[in-house]
This record gives sequence, C-alpha cells and structure tokens, in this order.
Amino acid sequence: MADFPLPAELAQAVVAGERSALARAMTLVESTLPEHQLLAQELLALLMPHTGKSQRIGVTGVPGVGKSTFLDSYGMYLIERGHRVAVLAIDPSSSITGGSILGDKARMNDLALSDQAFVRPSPSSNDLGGVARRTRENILLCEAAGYDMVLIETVGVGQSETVVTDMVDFFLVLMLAGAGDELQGIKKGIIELADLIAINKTDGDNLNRAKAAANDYTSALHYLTPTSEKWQPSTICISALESAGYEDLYNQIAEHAAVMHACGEWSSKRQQQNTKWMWSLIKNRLLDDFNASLDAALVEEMERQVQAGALSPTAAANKLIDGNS
Ligand SMILES: Nc1nc2c(ncn2[C@@H]2O[C@H](COP(=O)(O)OP(=O)(O)OP(=O)(O)O)[C@@H](O)[C@H]2O)c(=O)[nH]1
Ligand SMILES: [Mg+2]
Repeated sequence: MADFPLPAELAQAVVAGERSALARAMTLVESTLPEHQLLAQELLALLMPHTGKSQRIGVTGVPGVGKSTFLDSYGMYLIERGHRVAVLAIDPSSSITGGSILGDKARMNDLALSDQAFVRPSPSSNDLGGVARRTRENILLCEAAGYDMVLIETVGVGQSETVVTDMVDFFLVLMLAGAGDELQGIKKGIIELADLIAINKTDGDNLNRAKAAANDYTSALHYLTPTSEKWQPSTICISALESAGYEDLYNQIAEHAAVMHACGEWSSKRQQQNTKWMWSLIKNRLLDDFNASLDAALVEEMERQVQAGALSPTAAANKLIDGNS
C-alpha cells in the first residue's frame, strides 16, 4: 500500500471511472503520512475541475432506524433511475469500535455488488475533525469519478450530524414511529437540521402508527426555524425493507434541488461550506502546531496552578501561548 501511482496517472484513472483507482485515491487521502498527504493534495488539485456536480445527501437516524437497509435499497432505486451512487459514512465511533460501518458494507449486499455503486466505510481517525476532512475529500473523489449521487451516512448521536450538514446539499433524517420519549432530546437537535423527515418501517402493523407520527412531526416542524427560508421541511413515510415511498422521497429531493438552484442558495451554501471548511482546517493546523510546540512540563505546571486557584485560566493560557510562540 505504500506505493501509489503518480498523481497525474491516478487522477486520469479516477476520471476514467476505474473503481480500483478511486479506492486507491481514497486510501491516499485517508493516509496520515505526510508524504501521502502531499500526493493527495496534488491529486485533489488535478481533480478539482471534475468535482462539484453531484447531489450530496446526508442521511442520519438513531441506531436501528434502518439506515443501512435504507442506503442499500434507496441506492438500488437510484441506480434503476439511471444514477451512479456513492455511499460514504461518518462514524465517530468506528475508530473505537473497530468500524461498525465496515460490517455494514457486508450488509449492503445489493449495492456493494452493483457496478454503478461505490460503498466506502468511515475513514478511521481519532477525531471527528479528521474523519470530516477525509470524508469531504472522498466526496470530491467520488464526483471526479462520475458518481452523481453521494450519500453520506451518520449515526444520529453526538456531533457528527452537524458535521455532515456542513458538507451536504440535503439532509434527510430517518425516524421511527412511537420511539420512546428518551429519544426526544436527540431528535429535536436533529430535526432542526432536517430538510426532510422520513418515517421508516412504514409497513405491516406499523402502517397507521407511522402515518400518525408523520402528521405529528409535520406540525412540529412548523415551530422550528427551517434550514432555508425557501424550503419548509415536511415528513414522508417510507419502508426501507419494501422500498416503499421512494418516488415521493426522490421527488422531494429533486424539488429541493430545483428550488435551491432557482434562488441561488445551492451555490451560496456550497461557497459558505467551503469557506467554513477552510477556516476549520486553519484552526486544526494551528492547534496541531501549537500542541507540538508545547513544553510538557510547563503545561503540567500551568494546569496545576489553575486547578489550585493560584493562576487564572486566562493568565495560564497567555503564558502557554506567549511562552511557545
Ligand atoms: N419492518 C421493517 N424493518 C426494517 C426496515 N428497515 C430496516 N428494518 C430492520 O431494522 C433493523 C435495523 O436496520 P439497520 O438497517 O441495520 O439499521 P441502522 O440504522 O443501520 O442501525 P445501526 O447501524 O445500528 O445504526 C434490521 O433488522 C432491519 O431489517 C423497514 O423499512 N421495515
Ligand atoms: Mg447501520
């Protein structure tokens, strides 16, 4: 794995749609070795003119809501409609658990086998920021390779969904009817980010309950600030198991894209996302450099004094920063 083709060669193969080249390009982007990072940036620079043309869709929901089942069956639905589909994941737990999404790839049976699809598990990294950067760059690689629908999955707990909204055009939240109240806290935070809520498992005995829940969510959405003044999020019912409700879903996403393009928000949102991304890279880099420059003994001393109340946090921070610049 240490040897990579020259960036120009790799770029050409990625644009030609060679799957193995795309996989290698992602491995390069995900590598933490400085020499790989240099090659990766050279590669991305060559590929930039081929990026930006996909629809980027974030998909979230609590564990068990049916994300994997959904990505598999909706991915196949998109392929039937003539799209090429890439599925990426942001799984903040994967570095700890050893990659639950990796197991998922095996479960996304149909999609993983299709030559019109590309499924990539979450890049492993200790921090969400690192995972986010690599996923963003993987989105660009998928676009250069001609995938026009990029689905990004995240587990709807913690901060990862905010990170995903900063890299997608459309944010889909999967919900269950009648899930316990203990989930409400999580739900509210997520619902505020949603462009659309889809109640999954609308099948069998669940049918009526799901329809009632959809009405409840739709009314609740009216009390929240929508993601855009031009778009009022609503609720639909789907069954990932039976691939039901997908036409409605597809049409909603297409309508959102049409509305956003027409009012100019599509490109302004992407511009803002890129600017925000640039600043977060600057922050990360500065923090890394700062951490690397720190004198461990001084850090320990400052922490001790702050804890003992001998020094104010501000004074200690100033001393650490000024003493290390
Ligand atoms: N009845 C019904 N069951 C479903 C549907 N979608 C998923 N399931 C089932 O729900 C269970 C969980 O589905 P997954 O797709 O693994 O859910 P997930 O959100 O990926 O779960 P995590 O990976 O743990 O976060 C599985 O047993 C699925 O078969 C659906 O539309 N209807
Ligand atoms: Mg899953």
